[in-house]
Amino acid sequence: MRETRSHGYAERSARRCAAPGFLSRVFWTMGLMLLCGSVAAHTRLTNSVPPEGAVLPAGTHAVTLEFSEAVQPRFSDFALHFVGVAADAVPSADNELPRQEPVVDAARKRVDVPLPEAPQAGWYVLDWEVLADDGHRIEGLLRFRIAP
Ligand SMILES: [Cu+2]
Repeated sequence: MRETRSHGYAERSARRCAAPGFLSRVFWTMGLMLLCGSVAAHTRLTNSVPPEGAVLPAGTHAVTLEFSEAVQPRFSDFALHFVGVAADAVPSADNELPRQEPVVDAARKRVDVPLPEAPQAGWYVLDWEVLADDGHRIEGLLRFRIAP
C-alpha cells in the first residue's frame, strides 16, 4: 500500500519538476538507507541450543535462546508446546505445557527456558516472543525433538 502511493508521488512530481528522475532517485536512496540501517540494528536471535530441528537426549533440562541485544524478560513470553510425533504439528493452546519461569542471565541476552521434569519423547515447539531494549518485539518458533 505504502509502496503504491510512493510510486504515484514519484510519477506526479516527475511531470512537474525539471529534474525529477534524479531527485526522486536521491530520495528513494536516502529512504532505503534509513530503512536498511534500522532493520540491521534490530535485535535478533543469534543462537539457540538446540538448533532448529535438533534431537536432544532425554535428560535435557532447558533450551537456550541467545539474542544480539538485551531483552526485557518481564515483557517477553515463552510458551512450550508438546506436539507429539509429527515434526510439522502446529502448536496450539491444547498442547501447551505448564509455564515455568525462564532463567535470564545478567546481560539479559541469554534466556534458558526449562523443560518439563521428565520430558516425554517427541517433538516440542518453543513459541517465543521478546521485547528487546530497542523497543521492538521479535518472535519465532523453535522446533526440537526429545529422544526416547
Ligand atoms: Cu528493533
